[in-house]
Amino acid sequence: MTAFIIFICLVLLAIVIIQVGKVTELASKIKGEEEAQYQSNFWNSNLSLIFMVVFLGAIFVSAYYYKNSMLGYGPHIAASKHGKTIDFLFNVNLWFTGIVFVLTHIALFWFAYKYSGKRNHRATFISHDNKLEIIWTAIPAAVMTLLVVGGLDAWNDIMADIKEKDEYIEIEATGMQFAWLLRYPGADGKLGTRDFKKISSNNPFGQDWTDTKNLDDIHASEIVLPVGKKVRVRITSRDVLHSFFLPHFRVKMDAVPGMPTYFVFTPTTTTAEYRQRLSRYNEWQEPSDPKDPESKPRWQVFDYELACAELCGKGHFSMRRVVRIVSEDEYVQWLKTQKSYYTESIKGTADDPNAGGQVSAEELKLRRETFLAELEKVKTQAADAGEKVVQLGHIGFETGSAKLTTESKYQLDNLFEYLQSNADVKIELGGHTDSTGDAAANLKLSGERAKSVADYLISKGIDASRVSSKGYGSTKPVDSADTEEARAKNRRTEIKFL
Ligand SMILES: [Cu+2]
Repeated sequence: MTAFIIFICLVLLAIVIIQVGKVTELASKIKGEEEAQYQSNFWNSNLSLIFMVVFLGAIFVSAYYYKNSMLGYGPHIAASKHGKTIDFLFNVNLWFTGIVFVLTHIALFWFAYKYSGKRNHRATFISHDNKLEIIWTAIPAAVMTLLVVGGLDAWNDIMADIKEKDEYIEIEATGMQFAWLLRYPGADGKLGTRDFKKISSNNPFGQDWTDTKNLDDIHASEIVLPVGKKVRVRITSRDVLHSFFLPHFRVKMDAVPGMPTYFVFTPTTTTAEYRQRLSRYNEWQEPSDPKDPESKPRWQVFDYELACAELCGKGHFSMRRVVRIVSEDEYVQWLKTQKSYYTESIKGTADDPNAGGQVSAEELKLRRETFLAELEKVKTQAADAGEKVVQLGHIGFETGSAKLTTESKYQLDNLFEYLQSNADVKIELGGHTDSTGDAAANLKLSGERAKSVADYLISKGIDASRVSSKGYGSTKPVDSADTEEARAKNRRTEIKFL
């Protein structure tokens, strides 16, 4: 109904305008065409002058009125290192273009007023003016060169990637319709590899779970960063163009499907400091919920945000994420509360290609520490406390063969490291089997297996005189019970200090 009424109104308005036009035409015919033209010129030139005053006045009044809401002014000075350069450049450009804007608009409307058609006035004919043309070409050219060169210099600085010696945190943001997916590298500080073909509902980044760098990666629901630390954001997209936009940090970079981009920046103001800054301005004292005058003032609920700056579809608005800048301590605390996505959602499920026992970097670290501590303890134990033996609990062989499994290398590398830093240590590697099957074959296999461990160490550079190997077959069981558990215990590889 409302639409219908509006339609009727528009039709009536059109009829009114046509009728007014007809009346004016008729009036001019009565008064004479020329007289009517002069009168119209008079009104138009005067009105354009009034328009100029109102228009320029409104620009300055609105700029002043909104000064504390615009990025770069009032409380909104940049919260990042490079942001200050951008704001400075922006202001330099604003001054130059602002002065030109005001002058040209005054000239435009003043000329329209001053030289409007009047009775007995004739225009002077000027074909061209060399001096004038040189001036209006040279001055803008010089100013433009200055601005562009200055801007290019800043651009190269701001867009530079991490340098080799830099200390930084790398995180990843992937745009999708309609959310930002965020990834942190976990304890190893490295983001694992991805493959778009592996993307599924429970693998949103398409992480490759056979890459150990992926096992400790964290999927975060907000961006939390320590103040004063360099951050490199890897930016990618899963579907259409998005744009990674952190307005308060003057960070903006397109997320392009199939073409990873990045941005390096250093936050300089924590969320708490920014709120304090806002609290000094009247606009930010208003209640945060306009319907509830008792709600907290706006400055108290302020948060930095990550937005999408590319109109990427109908859910574009929902790509907002909160960004928190905190102290180094708070950052470490927050990181501790975050769980690796692999451990939480993939490990042990049907999607886990490591069901065979691939281990996370954290677990490897723990195993290494335990193993080295045990070696040290056994090495230094009293001479009368029995044989100095340590089991290699985390190595394995392929069935019926002396070929080491790939996972064995972690513990063997720890052993190698130990032998390297303890040059006085000589060891014997002993292979043991359970008592099932042919005893002679067991003896042979256990010898080969012990030898392949010794060979691994020698191939890495340990002197062959320090590492010997021996197969014991089933002659030295540690558990004589007739259970699978006992048999598993007996199948082992041991290190004996000599
Ligand atoms: Cu988007």
